[in-house]
Amino acid sequence: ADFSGSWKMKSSENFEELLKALGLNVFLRKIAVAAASKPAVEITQQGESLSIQTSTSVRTTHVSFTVGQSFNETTVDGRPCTSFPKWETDSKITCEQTLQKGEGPETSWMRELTNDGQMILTMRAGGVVCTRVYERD
Ligand code: RET
Ligand code: NA
Repeated sequence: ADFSGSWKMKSSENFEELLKALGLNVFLRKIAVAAASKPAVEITQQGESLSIQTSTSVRTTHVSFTVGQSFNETTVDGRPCTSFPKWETDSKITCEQTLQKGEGPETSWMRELTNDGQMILTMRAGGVVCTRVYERD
């Protein structure tokens, strides 16, 4: 599957609950939730290699990785982690994260392309699952 493109978010469930599970206080959660309601996502993919830039008014992240190879990124609350992305199906990447320092809930993300051309981003922290649906811009 090819995730390449400019994406905009259509819907989001449980993002604030995810931040709460990560231990963020209500003040920072409100700022993050507001900013994360209008992300711009740019993905370029060549074969197994993806580059994903997620921009918001307060925080922009950029990751580049090859599926099947570990890489460094940060958790959604900004803590450095080592990530291991793998193909779950030919249209779904799942990625387990391991914190580089300290303790925290288990975290992971999953990106899936649907048959109708949407992208579903699922993020987990402990038992909390946040689902965000994107469509091409
Ligand atoms: C942190 C730390 C506390 C302060 C703020 C934050 C903002 C996070 C944001 C995350 C956006 C994530 C997206 C994910 C994918 O769709 C780092 C939690 C302000 C804005 C857009
Ligand atoms: Na983990």
